[in-house]
Amino acid sequence: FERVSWEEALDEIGTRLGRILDERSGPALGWYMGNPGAFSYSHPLWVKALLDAVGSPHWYTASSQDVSNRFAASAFLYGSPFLLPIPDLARTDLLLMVGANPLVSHGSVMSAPRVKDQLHAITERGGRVVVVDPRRSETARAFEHLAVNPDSDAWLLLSLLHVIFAGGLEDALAIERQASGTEALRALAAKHPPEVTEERTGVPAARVRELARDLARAEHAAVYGRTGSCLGRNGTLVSYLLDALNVVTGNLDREGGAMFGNPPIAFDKVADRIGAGTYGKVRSRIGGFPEVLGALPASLMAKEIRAPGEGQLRALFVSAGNPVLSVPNGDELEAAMRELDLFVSIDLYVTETNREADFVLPATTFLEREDFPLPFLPLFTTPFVQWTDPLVEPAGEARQEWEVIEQIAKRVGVVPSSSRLGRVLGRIGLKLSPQRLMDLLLRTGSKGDWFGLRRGGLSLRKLRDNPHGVVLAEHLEPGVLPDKIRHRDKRVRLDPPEIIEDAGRLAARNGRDPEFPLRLIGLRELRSHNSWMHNARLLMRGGRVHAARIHPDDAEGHGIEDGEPCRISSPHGSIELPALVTDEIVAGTVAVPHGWGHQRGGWSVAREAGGANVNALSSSEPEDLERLAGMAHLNGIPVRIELAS
Ligand SMILES: Nc1nc2c(c(=O)[nH]1)N[C@H]1C(S)=C(S)[C@@H](COP(=O)(O)OP(=O)(O)OC[C@H]3O[C@@H](n4cnc5c(=O)[nH]c(N)nc54)[C@H](O)[C@@H]3O)O[C@H]1N2
Ligand SMILES: Nc1nc2c(c(=O)[nH]1)N[C@H]1C(S)=C(S)[C@@H](COP(=O)(O)OP(=O)(O)OC[C@H]3O[C@@H](n4cnc5c(=O)[nH]c(N)nc54)[C@H](O)[C@@H]3O)O[C@H]1N2
Ligand SMILES: [Mo]
Repeated sequence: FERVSWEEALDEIGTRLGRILDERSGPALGWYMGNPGAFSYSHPLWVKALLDAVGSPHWYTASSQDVSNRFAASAFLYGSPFLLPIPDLARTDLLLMVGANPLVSHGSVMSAPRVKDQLHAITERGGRVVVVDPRRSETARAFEHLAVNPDSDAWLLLSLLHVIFAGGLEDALAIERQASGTEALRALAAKHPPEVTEERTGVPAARVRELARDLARAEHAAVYGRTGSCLGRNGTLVSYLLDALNVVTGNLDREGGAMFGNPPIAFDKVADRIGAGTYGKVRSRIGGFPEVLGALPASLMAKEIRAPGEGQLRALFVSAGNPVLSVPNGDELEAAMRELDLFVSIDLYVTETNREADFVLPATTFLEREDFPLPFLPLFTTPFVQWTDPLVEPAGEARQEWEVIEQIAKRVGVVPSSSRLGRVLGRIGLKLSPQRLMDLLLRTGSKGDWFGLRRGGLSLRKLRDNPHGVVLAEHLEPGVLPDKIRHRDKRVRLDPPEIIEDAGRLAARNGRDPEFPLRLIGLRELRSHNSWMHNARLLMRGGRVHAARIHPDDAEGHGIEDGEPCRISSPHGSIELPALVTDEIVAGTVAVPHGWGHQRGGWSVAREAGGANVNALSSSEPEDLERLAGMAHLNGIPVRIELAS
């Protein structure tokens, strides 16, 4: 790389992008925004506005490797992809956690400070926390562990429902009041007694029966799932079943159960107004997958770049992401990105992804910019709002993404603001900055000051006067669902045909493949943050290595000893890693963290740490993506292991 000035970089990017947009028929500009983008309120708003302004559907995010099917399930259940139930940690007696490890992850799609303390508080007041996971994770170790085979949650949840319905343990009143289409769910559950699903899940039928009864009888129970529930073959179905369990046990939208935030800015309503709260409004050019909140499957980016024709992706921006490591088949993506007409990155580092970009633009970190937890407002288990000003000056020449986007947009002659609000402000000569937008939304929101009409109401100024944030209520509010559901009858829809159909295909799903008899899953480590903390020397102390967790029985069966190098192969690729033999995972499972494999990045410490890209084992083929949300299949991949010579 050669150092240039911002002006030079922006001018050349503008010129080249302008030419590409002129020459190409159809939308040629695409953007991949990675995980840290979601933790900067202005970043996604401005990216999406730019893509909308040029009329491009090529919007890709980490969500299709994370949470898109959770949104899709909500679109089916509630008519709104934004309605995400969160467990009422403060008041629940029984928390069932499926595929989540908050002691390491600190909680996801649930914002709960000191989550570890909050979980311990449940058991301290006599309640229970049950963790469904193929690995005796840090959270499972601290509470009750229900070991399950990888990617078998759909069967487990169906069996729980089976026991509840068969025993007449359902909360008939709650169902009557809240739901529609219960018969379809009942019929589905009827086909899955725990004695039949035991073989798939590895959970003894007696334990399933006991847990189902406990769930039904608990005064306040909440069922919650996270990445482990989303990255299998049927993630939308699994998310739907998690919520269905909450409904059927009478715990949805009720104190101590799975509740919905009622934030001071109704993000769902704002998104609806600007046309962003969508599911399936457009479909991907390759594979015909539905968009989820406007985003298409990132697994398909390589093919979208390569497949000629109208709408071919020719100019790609990547911000706050490292898709060469985080998306299936990074080799394919890396090669495709080299063929782009323009490839721009906004990042803090030179990574495995942007090392061949035409430009790497330096971004501010979270300490160098203002922020506001806009998308997380409905996810706080204690209703809360906070504005943070930058703590330190940007290092070097770092800039915020939204400012960079404005500069580029100006050079190609578009206004990155498709929102009506933006246009109205423009007309009266006010420039819509993210800050001004938040102030407006806050002041006109349900707790706003209405520009002085409501005394003590919220405004940006008020938040600035309270730098530690404002707690809005002690607890989440029950009974907010009817106002938020978009279905006309205001009921939770338990019979969406797409999901019922998907469940119908469960029986046809393959069992063990003799050629690839083991199942690969992921895990998160406390001192890693996806791919980008491996360059921090402090976090890498103690000789950390990337390793594959295998069960002692599997190790013995393959003649592999702890620490020995082994080769892990799937139908899609193979990697080599040292074995870490541990009985914390169920036999037949291999667990490998993602975000490693830094031999080719520009970072010095991370490069030494090395490791392997586990996503060389996952597939970017359309037929391997989850049908209803286009999610990558990252947990439960069939693999085999052998001693590497
Ligand atoms: N320290 C740290 N914190 C993080 C991150 C990080 O990289 N490091 N990443 C952040 C991000 S981007 C996210 S999305 C969140 C994720 O938040 P979580 O989902 O809570 O985090 P994970 O630790 O990945 O927990 C997923 C669990 O699912 C289990 N699992 C795997 N396959 C299956 C399965 O088929 N069924 C079931 N039931 N369980 C399964 C895994 O063993 C693992 O324990 O964490 C965030 N927090
Ligand atoms: N096999 C497997 N694969 C997975 C997962 C899994 O569980 N298993 N998890 C998936 C999940 S949940 C996620 S979220 C993805 C994460 O994958 P990605 O979002 O694609 O990548 P990250 O590793 O989070 O990389 C973030 C990049 O952003 C940069 N960065 C940090 N802060 C900023 C900022 O403020 N601005 C800018 N412009 N750049 C910044 C960092 O330097 C880093 O290069 O991985 C997914 N991939
Ligand atoms: Mo994530």
